[in-house]
Amino acid sequence: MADTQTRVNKARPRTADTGGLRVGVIVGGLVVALIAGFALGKAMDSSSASGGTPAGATPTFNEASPHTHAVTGMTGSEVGGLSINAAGYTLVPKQTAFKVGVQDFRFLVTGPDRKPVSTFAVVHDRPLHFVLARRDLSGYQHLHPTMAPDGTWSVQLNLAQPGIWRAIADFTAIGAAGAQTAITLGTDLTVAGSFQPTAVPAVARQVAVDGYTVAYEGTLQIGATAPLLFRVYADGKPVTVDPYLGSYGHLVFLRELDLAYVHTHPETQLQGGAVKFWAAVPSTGTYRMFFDFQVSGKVHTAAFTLDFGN
Ligand SMILES: [Cu+2]
Repeated sequence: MADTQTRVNKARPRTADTGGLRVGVIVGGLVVALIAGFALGKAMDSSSASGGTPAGATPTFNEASPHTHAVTGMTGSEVGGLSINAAGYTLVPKQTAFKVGVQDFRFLVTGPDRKPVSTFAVVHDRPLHFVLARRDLSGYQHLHPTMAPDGTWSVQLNLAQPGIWRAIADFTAIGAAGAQTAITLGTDLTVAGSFQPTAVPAVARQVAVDGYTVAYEGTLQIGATAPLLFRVYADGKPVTVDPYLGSYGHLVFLRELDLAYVHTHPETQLQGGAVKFWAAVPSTGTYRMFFDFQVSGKVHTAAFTLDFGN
């Protein structure tokens, strides 16, 4: 597994997404999902570390490629967010020590030339997606920092509890030749104070959030994509979710112990009122799965615990 993890963690360059590609992929979405799922299964099963895209696998089936997932309505099981550096890009926090409370966090992304990057591809309506969670998986936030012209990003973080928090920046860099590379970088932030770890909630298929009940169907598997259907209810009646940042929902998995990050997007159409993802988990272990959805202009996050043993 170590070889596979090392190999799949590499962000691979991919070609710029075009409108033509988008249309083509949507038309062939299910076929692509099936082919790519098969290719991923083969890649995950393989014990040889080739260091490149396996023959027959599509480079768009890369967990570091959230834009691609949105287009195809599927996901891989590759993880990101474990390193401050990938593919020549480095996350440079301006400050990592904080007190409890809401505070401004500033950071840069530097490129292969070591200079701050100030041009990013817009993916899901934003040039950069930012996820924050304490290392015990409590306090999850999905935020969208703003960038100054010099490339300095700033975002207000609600660091409500002492402890070590994980900050994950998910973006798509534009290389010199216009090639786009999806990258997810992470850093720890410390919040001073007496740390009281919180146990993750029990495994559940249905949770309550902000007056809604959110339930999912489907059985996740390790290393092979499977369909997951999310439904939202209010007072026992189904609620239709609105598109949010270019899709009907966003699904983030964080793995307990290392906070490995997987970000997936659903199919472009609701399926019988449900938000349908193709998702996989990368390994055994315990995960928190965060489903962002929007109803009546407000974004909510339903969080589920998943247990895949050891
Ligand atoms: Cu986002």
